[in-house]
Amino acid sequence: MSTMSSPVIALPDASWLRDRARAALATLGAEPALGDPAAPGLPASTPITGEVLFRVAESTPSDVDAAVDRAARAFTAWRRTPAPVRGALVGRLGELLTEHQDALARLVTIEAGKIGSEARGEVQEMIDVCQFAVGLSRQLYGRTIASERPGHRLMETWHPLGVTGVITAFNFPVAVWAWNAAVALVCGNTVVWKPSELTPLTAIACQTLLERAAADVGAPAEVGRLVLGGRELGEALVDDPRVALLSATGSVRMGREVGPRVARRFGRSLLELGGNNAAVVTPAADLELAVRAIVFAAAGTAGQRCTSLRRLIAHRSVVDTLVDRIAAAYRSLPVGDPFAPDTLVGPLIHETAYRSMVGALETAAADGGEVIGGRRHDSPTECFYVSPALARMPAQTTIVHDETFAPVLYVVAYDTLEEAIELNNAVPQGLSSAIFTTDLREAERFLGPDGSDCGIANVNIGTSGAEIGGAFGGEKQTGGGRESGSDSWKAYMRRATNTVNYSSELPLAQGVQFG
Ligand code: UN1
Repeated sequence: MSTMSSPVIALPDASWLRDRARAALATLGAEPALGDPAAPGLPASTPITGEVLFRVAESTPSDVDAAVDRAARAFTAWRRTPAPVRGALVGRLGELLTEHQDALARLVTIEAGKIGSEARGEVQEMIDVCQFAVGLSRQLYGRTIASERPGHRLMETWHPLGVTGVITAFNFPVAVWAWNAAVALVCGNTVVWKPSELTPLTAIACQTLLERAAADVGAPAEVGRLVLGGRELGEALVDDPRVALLSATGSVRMGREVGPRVARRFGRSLLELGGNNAAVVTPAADLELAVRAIVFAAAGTAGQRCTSLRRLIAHRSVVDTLVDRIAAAYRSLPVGDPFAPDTLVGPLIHETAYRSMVGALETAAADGGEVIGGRRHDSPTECFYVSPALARMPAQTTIVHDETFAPVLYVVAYDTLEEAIELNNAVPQGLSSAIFTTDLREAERFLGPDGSDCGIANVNIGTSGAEIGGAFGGEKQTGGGRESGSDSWKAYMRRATNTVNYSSELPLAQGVQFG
């Protein structure tokens, strides 16, 4: 892997980015105090140039306490508000997001470095989940169960849980909040959000729109609160007994701390942690389709999705062709300014991400891997633009078991489908997986009980880019949580089992006689 060997890439300057950020915030109606980069406060920076654009007010742990207090008070009324009325708030939020999709997407590009289409797609994901949640607000169904006793009705009812703490990561700075907030709010919970400290402006924008939606429908603004800052704010949420559910997206290391700490106070947690996602390509695959899917999944978002493709498990008969085609596609991928219309690969989030990519590729080479691509592009400021890398490995060595949050795709060859599935499942994480095949038997085997052990298993689709309608999350070290669609809402509510005796007798269950 060589450094700084490619031509200097053209980037916008910080003042242009500042103007765009200011304009986007103004369009949305957000008016935060945007301090000078040299002033104190939380830095609002951009990976596009690696510079601090502004400083914004940083919250303290006592602000978290106040935010939870307000959210807890708001909960007492919000839980009594009929669910379809709660749905109206989320419906209005969805309308405002639609109206301001471009402005919000521009902020996502500035803070997370996503290309325009992916940034808009992320906002679309918010709009989609709002629509889903509006429908859900009329479908929070419980069951009625046949009672063994005459004159008795046995049923389950679902009730709001309380304050939901939401901790999100830089790479989906707005969509993951929306997955949680939209569903939590229709379920009757209130929300306190701590976004990544790397993306405060997008969070301020979302909070502004939520408060506008609340004002428009006559809901209390306190149903959604925002705190901005780092780790100690997250810890305050984790340890606060008033936070009934803590939904956290981030690394396995973070989850290892959050899970037990929340459990110690008997709180609930919903964890969406690391992935180490693989695609199996069999001899029966449509290779053309597979290559397109693999390139988007591995190189899209500069490999910075939790669902990004990190491992390619290719049948020995197709591995050479695949590597050649992917390498060729990688060579032609435009890397650079995410605002430039042709760019497909934007910047890495920061230097640490770049260093971990360099380290992973060095280890892969030391393990006998052949590294193709992965060079850093020369840029005028301290930012990190890389070409995606392939690493052909002799086996799934230790480094392949780690998640490196950068565009590194390890390639291993297999001989039997059995072996491919074993390789797929051999890592500690269990988020997403895919098989490329036109053979029904292979596909069904991969989706079956002894197939992929991941929360997401796809056929002829990459590992990333899930729709909001399905439940999103994964097994093993990915944390086991499910967010967004399907019946994920159940994690945000408490279930009560109710037995109603409408007879004038008192029969005991299990035929017990007592006096
Ligand atoms: C994440 O990277 O944390 O499936 C979420 C996807 C997106 C969500 C990714 N819908 O890639």
